[in-house]
Amino acid sequence: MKKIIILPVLNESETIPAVVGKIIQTIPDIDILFIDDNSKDGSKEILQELEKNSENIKVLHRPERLGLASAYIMGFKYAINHGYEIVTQMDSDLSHDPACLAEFYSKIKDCDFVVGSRYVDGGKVVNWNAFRRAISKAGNLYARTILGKGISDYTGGYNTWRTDVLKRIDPDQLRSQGYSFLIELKYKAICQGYSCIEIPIIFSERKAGKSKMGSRIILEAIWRVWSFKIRR
Ligand SMILES: Nc1nc2c(ncn2[C@@H]2O[C@H](COP(=O)(O)OP(=O)(O)OP(=O)(O)O)[C@@H](O)[C@H]2O)c(=O)[nH]1
Ligand SMILES: [Mg+2]
Repeated sequence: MKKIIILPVLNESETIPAVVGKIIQTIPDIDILFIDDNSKDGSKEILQELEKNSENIKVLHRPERLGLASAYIMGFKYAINHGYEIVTQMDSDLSHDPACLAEFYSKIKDCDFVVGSRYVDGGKVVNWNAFRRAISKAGNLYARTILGKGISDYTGGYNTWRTDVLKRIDPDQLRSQGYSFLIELKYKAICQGYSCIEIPIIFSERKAGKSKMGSRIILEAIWRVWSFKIRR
């Protein structure tokens, strides 16, 4: 099956080469798509160089920071329009271990989407401080309590999809701007009757670069969860 990994990028120059190296080490002939929002830390130039030297790497450049949701929407449309059958979402800061890819690809044979979860047996978070741990746990508890549907890690960004599901959900119909997009996508898929398998992942705190998570993103997620519920 034709597969692609989509990675949004905003100033991740210190980890991009290692992420690409680890992905290729795990799945040598995989296609990789980066969506860069005009990074100013050298990421843009690194990506241009990677794209020049590999047929498997493609970069979509955007003029400014336009949000995680629209970056993924652009990536999903690219995957749909280029005949990819399987799409994986992954962060560019090495928090998601490419070694898990084989497990994602094995499990997607038996379901419509696979969620990488920090909150099932065997899953965990490494090196997060107590505050960050609490925010993530509370965010997931909040989404799970309001939306239900048996997803243990609504806010996680390491997931694999059958492209048909993304096509049916229709990326243009998604409302989120920030990280609530990750919740919206999973909730919509489950509500439309698609099947999900969760696999444990170990999420490691970024060792380089800066977090893009901010209070605006958290506030959006808080009210959006209710809007997803009410819209159903
Ligand atoms: N293109 C694009 N990428 C983004 C944007 N916001 C975040 N990203 C990328 O999305 C991924 C997730 O962002 P992070 O800041 O790592 O979010 P996080 O993992 O929840 O937070 P940390 O634990 O602090 O790393 C990273 O690869 C970012 O570079 C954006 O507005 N546009
Ligand atoms: Mg991160």
